[in-house]
Amino acid sequence: MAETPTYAVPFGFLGVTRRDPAARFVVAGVPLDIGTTNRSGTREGPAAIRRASRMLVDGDHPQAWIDPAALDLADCGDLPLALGDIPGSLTRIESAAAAFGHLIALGGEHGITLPLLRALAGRVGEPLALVHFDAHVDTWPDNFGQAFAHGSVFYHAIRERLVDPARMIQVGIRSPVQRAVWDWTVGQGVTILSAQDVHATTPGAVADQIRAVIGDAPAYLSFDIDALDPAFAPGTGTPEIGGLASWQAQAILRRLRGLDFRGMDVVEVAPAYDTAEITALAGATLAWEYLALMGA
Ligand SMILES: [Mn+2]
Repeated sequence: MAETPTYAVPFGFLGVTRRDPAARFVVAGVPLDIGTTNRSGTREGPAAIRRASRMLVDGDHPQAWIDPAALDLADCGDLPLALGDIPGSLTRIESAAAAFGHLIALGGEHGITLPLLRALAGRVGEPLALVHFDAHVDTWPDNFGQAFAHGSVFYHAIRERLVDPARMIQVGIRSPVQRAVWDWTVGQGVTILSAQDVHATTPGAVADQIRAVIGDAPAYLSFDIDALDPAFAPGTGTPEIGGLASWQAQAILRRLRGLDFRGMDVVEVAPAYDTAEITALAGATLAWEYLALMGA
């Protein structure tokens, strides 16, 4: 056991002090929040997730039996943004992300996923399969007239062929949504599992559905923390009741071993609305679960 108590671990994700962008897995914060449509504040997400992640460094993952912090892992700090400028920020995020191999991004709002997918799909050379946990479909053509706000990420990702909608599954969906937006999403071929669908079955059955959609394609995991119920993740900008319990998300993720994930993000952690760091801890733990999957 390490000699440093968890509360005194350095502030990098999982206490990692290495900042080498050539590491096999690179963590980076993306503190963008100017495209949020309701409460702001996810710019503070990366720091809160890093801080909460220090709880996770005092042992191995109790199923994968590896210590994710001991992987070939670096934390390269936060990516550069253009103050007050959504398109300018997306351009900077994309060019910064292109320098990394396997990126684990800490948001920030969900708008960061679009430039991350542009960078990754460009490198992979084909549209990606996508596992998307969220309360919201995020396929609105615009949000209040803004084309690149956080609710339009996957509208653009589908239209730009960054993701293959036939290999895209959304899990935990439950927000109010215009019927036309829902129909467009399903019409593109996206599989939607509502939060009620998840509650009505088992994590194993959900994981089987995810596997059936993703297959062996190169895949990306995007986890909006508002997929979790506000009881488990109050610290977020657009909470919706009826969501997943944190154990459900964990149980589903642990059953996704073997999928060909090439990167992930956890987004929409807004610490100002958090209570006792539970949302930040959930975000940190989901990224830790992902690393355990990758390293096992
Ligand atoms: Mn959401």
